[in-house]
Amino acid sequence: MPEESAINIPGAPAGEPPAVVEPTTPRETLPPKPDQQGPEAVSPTGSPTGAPEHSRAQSGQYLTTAQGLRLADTDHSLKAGPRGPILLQDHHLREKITHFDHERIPERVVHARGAGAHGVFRSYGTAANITRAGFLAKDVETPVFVRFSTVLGSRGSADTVRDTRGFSTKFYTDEGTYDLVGNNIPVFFIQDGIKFPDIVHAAKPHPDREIPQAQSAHDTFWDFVSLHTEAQAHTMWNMSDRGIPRSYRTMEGFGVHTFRLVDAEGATTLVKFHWKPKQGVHSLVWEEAQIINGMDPDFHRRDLADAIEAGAYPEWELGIQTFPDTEDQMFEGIDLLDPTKFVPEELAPVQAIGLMTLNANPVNYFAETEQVAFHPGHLVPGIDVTNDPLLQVRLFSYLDTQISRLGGPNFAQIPINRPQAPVNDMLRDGMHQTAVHSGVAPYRPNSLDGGCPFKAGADLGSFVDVPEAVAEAIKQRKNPASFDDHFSQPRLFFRSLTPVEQDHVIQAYTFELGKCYEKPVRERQLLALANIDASLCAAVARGLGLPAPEATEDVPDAQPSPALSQLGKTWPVAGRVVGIVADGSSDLEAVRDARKALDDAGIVPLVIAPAGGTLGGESDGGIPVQRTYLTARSTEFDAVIVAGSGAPADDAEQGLDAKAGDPGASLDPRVVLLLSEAFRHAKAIGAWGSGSAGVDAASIPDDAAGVVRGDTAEQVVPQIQELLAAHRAWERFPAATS
Ligand code: HDD
Repeated sequence: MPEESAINIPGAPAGEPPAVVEPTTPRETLPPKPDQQGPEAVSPTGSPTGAPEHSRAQSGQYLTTAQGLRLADTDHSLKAGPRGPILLQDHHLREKITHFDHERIPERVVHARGAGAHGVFRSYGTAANITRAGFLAKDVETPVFVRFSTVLGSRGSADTVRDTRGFSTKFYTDEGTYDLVGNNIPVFFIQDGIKFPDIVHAAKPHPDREIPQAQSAHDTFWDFVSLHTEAQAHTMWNMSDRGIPRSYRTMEGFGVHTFRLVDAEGATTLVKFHWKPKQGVHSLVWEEAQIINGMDPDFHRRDLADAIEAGAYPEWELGIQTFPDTEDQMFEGIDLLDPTKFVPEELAPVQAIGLMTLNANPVNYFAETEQVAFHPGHLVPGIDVTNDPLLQVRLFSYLDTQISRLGGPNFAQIPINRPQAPVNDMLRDGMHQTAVHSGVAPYRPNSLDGGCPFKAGADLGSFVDVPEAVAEAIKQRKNPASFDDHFSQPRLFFRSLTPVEQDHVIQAYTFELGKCYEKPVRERQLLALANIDASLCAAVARGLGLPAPEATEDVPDAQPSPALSQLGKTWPVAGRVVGIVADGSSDLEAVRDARKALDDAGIVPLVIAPAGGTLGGESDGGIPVQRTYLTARSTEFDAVIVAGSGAPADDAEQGLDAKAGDPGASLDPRVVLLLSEAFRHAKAIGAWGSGSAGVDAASIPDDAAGVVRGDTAEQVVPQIQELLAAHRAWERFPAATS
């Protein structure tokens, strides 16, 4: 034995390697936020995997490779000398770059842009008499993950485009995962899923230049919907305020199709699912939506995440309309299997069955919101499908798409998709298999693995398909005659709206068709409008400078449904945003009072000042500035209060030009824009002190609806809250008075 235990290498540099220098000092890693954890990691086989309970990609203090090798350097490639070529042997370099090269997965073919949140669903138990679904029994709480989305745009497109919104909910129930994959509009463009590629090809950007992005205002969309008039009902909803929601939090959701609930005895009831937001149903106005697309393309995504982070958890009540499961599956003349039709609430009231609260943001966008995989065929005992031909094709499409999008058939093993019920399938192997399945007999029947797993009957909680009789029929490619009426429901929708909302619909059609180059397309769509409503057709034709055609179809009238209008109700004000323009001339005590009063009501007050920092100095009692004249835009606020002169930044800082009752005071052009936009978009505007002069200088009429002036904050703020409850000062829109 040599004396030295270390191997001696001739010519090797002597001494210790240089110490690793870090630009930051090591500290404890941040613990996961308990309310932001993903669903419990349950192994796909139901047995413990040895994986950490909660999915955190990183752990420990030191950087490693994917194999766990600790690294001393990740900033320099291994080179033949400082100026030499890079060596192929650098495994860390190759692993890092290769992984990066494959970081993107295909985006969803539709609904590519979305935002997600975790939450809980608490059942009221009111549906327990018509369904055996365990998660709908009284007081049961079920974890959920929700993904809201636009339909047409790419993953990086803007949020506030005119479009349908997806509203998908994954219920991680004890009996398996149930997905309710709905939209914010209760009707769909097509009656048979075989046409889905057609509507999507028509609505997506033109294949030659790939424009326009995330828009329906182009020739191919209107070409399709005017030729294919069953799409008119959905299109009408898109052209209404529903196409531009104020927030994901203020959208209704709909399961669209008729589903079937099944009770313990096997008795069935047909139902349509509705999500009713506790925050109210509110929309943007078109100009706002367009401005936001430039100012803050992430507006809806940010709004949802901010609200949840602030603890203002959005809530929706889940409700159902119920219909007897008759042989013809018709209700009041409406074919319940036709997904282009909805049932007015006046004919079948929506009965609440539970409450969903979204209370945690995803920890990692890609892992959760991007990789979540919904499927209308993910059912639980007690909920079954119907023969709606759109739903039937969806039952094929979603599983298929996940295989290409998520790279193989094992996507249910991705943490966000893992059921929270025990899984004991006999699916094996495949791309991205992460389970280590033991045993030798993944087949049934077997005698080698103890005969397991065994089948369960309905009494043991298994899903049993409703034994629905299928009429003796001829195999054919055909719709029932009841699917032929394409115009009575868009007419019913249009006629149920208030004049202001109707005017928005007219403007939307005029805008969209005005963006079409092809005159025959515009003319054909006008013909569809003539069959829906002559006044709508005439107004749009006027805007386009085209003659209004005569109706060609004899369309039955239906009773209007006032429930479809978003106006005339009052809603909670919590979660709304109010901008307070303040500067050197402001009475800081009043600004402080206003902020407190708004905050107490759950409203988010944001102080807008000429420059950032603190109003009134850094000392105690200074008021933090959240927006400057440069970063504020009216579209962020539901109401604006002017508590300072709004004078140009330099003057305002010192409180010059800022005396109350001095209407000649000059106004910063950005404050003029803020106020004139807020005014044009019918938002509540309040002012006191020198703020009144600011409002005057912005040429806002004294007696305009929704403009509140007072001497003090106490006089103004409560009235602003009242106006917010109605969402907008609707009287300000010309149609309200015409
Ligand atoms: Fe769909 C996604 C909603 C008809 C095929 N759809 C998708 C999403 C929603 C809807 C909300 C996004 C899910 C998510 O957030 O990941 N789709 C609907 C509704 C429909 C509808 C309410 C009619 C009532 N869809 C429909 C048809 C087909 C598809 C008829 C095919 C024949 N939908 C898909 C898809 C997507 C999808 C291609 C794209 C990404 C995905 O499934 O997971 O399979």
